[in-house]
Amino acid sequence: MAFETIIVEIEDHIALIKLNRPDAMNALNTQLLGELCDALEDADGNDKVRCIIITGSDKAFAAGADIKEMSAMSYVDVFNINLFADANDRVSAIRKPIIAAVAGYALGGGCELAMLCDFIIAADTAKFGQPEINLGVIAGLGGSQRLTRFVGKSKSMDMNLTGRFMDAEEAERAGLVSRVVPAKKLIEEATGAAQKIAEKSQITAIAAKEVVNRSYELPLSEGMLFERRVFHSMFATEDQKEGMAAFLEKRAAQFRDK
Ligand code: CO8
Repeated sequence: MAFETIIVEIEDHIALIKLNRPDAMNALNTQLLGELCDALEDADGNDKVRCIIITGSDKAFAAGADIKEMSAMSYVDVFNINLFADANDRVSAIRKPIIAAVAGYALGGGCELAMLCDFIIAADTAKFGQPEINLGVIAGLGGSQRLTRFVGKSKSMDMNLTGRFMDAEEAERAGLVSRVVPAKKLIEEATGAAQKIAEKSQITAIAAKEVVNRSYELPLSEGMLFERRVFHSMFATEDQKEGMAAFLEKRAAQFRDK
């Protein structure tokens, strides 16, 4: 599929999706969001892909929703197109693990897109923020909901109310990102993590993603029940037999996604 606002490379079971609107700091316009969702769905359905990475440029992962595109819209316009609901639903429905590799600005919708991924690896240049308040709007793709779950109410309020940016070190301390690496090592580190995931049984990786994500939706007792049921179901797979046998035989497991 030909894309104009993203670049997709598939190599060694990893789909690397690069947001590519350099003149607009990778602002997320309708075309980019549509192409990104199409590319994610292609990767999800492609047997060769076992893990996905979304990244941007050195300067910006994405500086938010496209302000030029939104500026003239009325309430009725955004209500009728249900602005950003489609992107939220389509990215959330991807079953394969997605890593956000963030350098530079991840602001507004950019920060929200990173949080929609399964985990975030940040370059030491990364800056996260929900500055929508400066534009007379509020977050619209999870900046008030997911961010609060990640970093707690106080820091989320601070970000959403003052519009200040959080650097990579603070983001790691607050639990927004899983690791911080030197900018020049970002893709290498993200690819290394993706490679590790790609080596696992894909059934198990998808199950692990599913159960962690349910923790955001369910009370603890229901979440524990769901986890236990999925854990039990793993014993129906050949990969569970192989994984445990390989451990006991002191050899590397040869998973077959069965
Ligand atoms: N939309 C459109 N264009 C943008 C955006 C944006 N969000 N951000 C930057 N650009 C453009 C600039 O207009 C400029 O274009 P031009 O050269 O044609 O004037 C170009 O990118 C370079 O930007 P700057 O000259 O401003 O570069 P600086 O290095 O001086 O500043 C910043 C970089 C700090 C990133 C600055 O550009 C900035 O503050 N950008 C806006 C950040 C922002 O407010 N983001 C929130 C947007 S609202 C939003 O995201 C709502 C979320 C709802 C859900 C979204 C789902 C996708």
